Amino acid sequence: MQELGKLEDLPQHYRDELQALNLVPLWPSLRGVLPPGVPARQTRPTCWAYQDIKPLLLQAGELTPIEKAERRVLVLANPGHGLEKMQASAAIYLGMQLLLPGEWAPSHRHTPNAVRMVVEGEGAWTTVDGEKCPMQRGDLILTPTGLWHEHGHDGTAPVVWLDVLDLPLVYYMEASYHINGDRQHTHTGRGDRQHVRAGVAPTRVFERSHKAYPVLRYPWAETRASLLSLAADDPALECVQVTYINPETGHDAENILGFYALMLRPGQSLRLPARSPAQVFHLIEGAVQARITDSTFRLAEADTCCVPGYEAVTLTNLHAAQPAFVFMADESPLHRKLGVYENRG
Ligand code: GTQ
Repeated sequence: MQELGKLEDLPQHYRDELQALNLVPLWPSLRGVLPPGVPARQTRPTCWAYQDIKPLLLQAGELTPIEKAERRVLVLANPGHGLEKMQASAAIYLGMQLLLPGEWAPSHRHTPNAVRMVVEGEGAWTTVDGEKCPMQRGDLILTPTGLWHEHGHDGTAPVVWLDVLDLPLVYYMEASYHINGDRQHTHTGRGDRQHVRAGVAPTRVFERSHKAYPVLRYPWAETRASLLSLAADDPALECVQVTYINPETGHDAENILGFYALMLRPGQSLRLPARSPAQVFHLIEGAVQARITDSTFRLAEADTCCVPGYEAVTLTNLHAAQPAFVFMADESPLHRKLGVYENRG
């Protein structure tokens, strides 16, 4: 490949003149922004063990009252991006949030989309747009862009969940902001009760649903049962995976990030092809190894890892007799919308 001219090849007076006029020569940086064949990725394969996070999160519970935190979160930051950037990948933010019994994380809304994956504890709830969603282990709860949300806890033991947001992207777009609000009035009616199973959705004879997000809570019991049913229906099916969708549109549950649940059969090894979006794996149940070209992670329950895009990932269920269940998040809705999605096999 042709070697391109360097900045140092240019006379200093010329460089100074350009700089004074806010001008930059492209050619010294051309290969940097358009590298050959594969993008440069700052996202480093990184794993966070829940056994490391939990004691530090509980300490945060003692050190910082909820009033001083609003959201008591330890961010799972990718060192490849610099920890201060608080991003797991180009578009994905991950955080572990702690709420103690009796605490309340006040209502706010913001432009980034969020979801919660409940890791442990009973008795907490998130109210989204007036809908009070109970939080049980493995449940996925959406707080899509612009919707009011607050978290509360009527139980007796700490509750922890994983937050997944598209904050890095929305911040990069200079479109990230929040508005604080008052405690929400809750209403009856819950999307997770209206859209339960069998591929049916409520018939809107009298008025169309005005809700862009008809389902805000995806109970783990239902998702787990779907995976077991999918696996039993087709014993030859290799990728036993479901996508969290908006049941009234059939599209991804949120606009920017995609969310999935995957079951690995006992002892199964599954190679996921190299695709352009970065991915996150969070183990709900079992023991799983995640391997990419230069890294191998062993995930115990509640552990989380992220891998950059353009990497094939091989997931292996380390148990020979029980299935494993993995929650996944990726950037594919974003990549597809932007027309840069690739599957390289
Ligand atoms: O619970 O609303 O991890 O606003 C980061 C920002 C959680 C939340 C985060 C947030 C929240």
